[in-house]
Amino acid sequence: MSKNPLSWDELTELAKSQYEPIDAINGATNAQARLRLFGQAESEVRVTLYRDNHAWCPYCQKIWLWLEEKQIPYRIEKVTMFCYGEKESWYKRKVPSGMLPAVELDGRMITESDDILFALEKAFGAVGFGMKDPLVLPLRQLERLLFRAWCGWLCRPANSVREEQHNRSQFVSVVAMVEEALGSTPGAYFLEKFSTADIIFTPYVERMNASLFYYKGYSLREENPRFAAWFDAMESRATYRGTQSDFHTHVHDLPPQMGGCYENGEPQMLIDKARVDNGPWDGLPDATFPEPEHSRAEALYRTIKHHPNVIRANPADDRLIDEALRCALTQMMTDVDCIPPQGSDAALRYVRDRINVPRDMSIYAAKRLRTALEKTAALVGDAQGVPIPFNHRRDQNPADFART
Ligand SMILES: N[C@@H](CCC(=O)N[C@@H](CS)C(=O)NCC(=O)O)C(=O)O
Repeated sequence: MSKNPLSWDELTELAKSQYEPIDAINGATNAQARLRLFGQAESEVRVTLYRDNHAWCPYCQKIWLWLEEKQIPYRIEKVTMFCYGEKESWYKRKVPSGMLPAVELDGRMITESDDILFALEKAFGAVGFGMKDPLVLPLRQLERLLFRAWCGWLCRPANSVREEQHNRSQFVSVVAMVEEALGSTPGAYFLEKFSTADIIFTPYVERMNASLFYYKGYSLREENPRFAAWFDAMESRATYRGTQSDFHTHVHDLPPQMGGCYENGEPQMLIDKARVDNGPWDGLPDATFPEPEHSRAEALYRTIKHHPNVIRANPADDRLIDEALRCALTQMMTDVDCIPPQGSDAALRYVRDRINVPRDMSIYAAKRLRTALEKTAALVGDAQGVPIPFNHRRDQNPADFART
């Protein structure tokens, strides 16, 4: 059985009946908010966080998560990263290097994420154990050691199988140190309670989990029990879930930011890579908490909200992708196939490849949408969309989406 695509009006009615949009200002952590109040008055705001549009910048995630954990009222200003567009001149006047993140605290601009955390702790107190706590200091050093071992393996080409194995074992030996640190306290977090140490590890460990799976066939989360428990504990926090990205987003946002990511070509790597790119996305170790009930409706709501730009940015003819997109959304909501126009397979996969988590929607919503786009595309062919660029991501230039 197949179905005709629902109209945008019908899809909107469906979204309204099934999805209650979150309160971006006072509700759970989310990537869309420009103001966060946590139930407090706007006059209480002392902080502005400058972070990148797409929530790709790891150092920004660190500050973002800290502010969410402490529930400090703040504004958010989004800035373009060099890899996907031109830096705003108003931002360069404030921060001539253009680097992110930056925070304005009581009118004072602060850059460098560690300095930002020092200043925020001074103004508002620490999260659990603070940056200078003797328990946190060695963990901060361990995080940098892990970061360097990760870069050494992922971001430099290995000239031989032996070198590849050496780089891998260097990384794995630092992972063993982190496992030991995680095991030194009874709970799943680094210290006896959630703290700054967990916040500091979060951004890059999330990116390591994604990138090593895809480029090396190594599953950090599945191969290390204490990391697994730590990820699970992090996913129990709505703060973390609001900032959490998925494998697909990270593996394609990292190369231009890191100056390259190198595949090892091993059989497991090839399997993992194909899965992240083409699905099935369900069951990937980028998220293991139970899927929220409303994830399809969230995907529908978010796509409807931005569909004029999604259609405009697509290389295909507007009418073709309009109908094809409605077919995919109809399939997602009804579980009944909806045959899209002939020749729309590449256009649907172009959209599939450019969903960004958490910028556009949360992780399970994106899995649902990617699945529906792929399933619908496969009804008419196996053509792929314009490849995702590797050296830059100007296909994601926010200037092209400025009308939303
Ligand atoms: N040491 C800095 C590093 C910050 C950093 O490297 N930021 C990158 C993004 S992750 C950046 O702003 N690059 C400029 C750009 O991509 O536009 C910190 O801890 O804040």
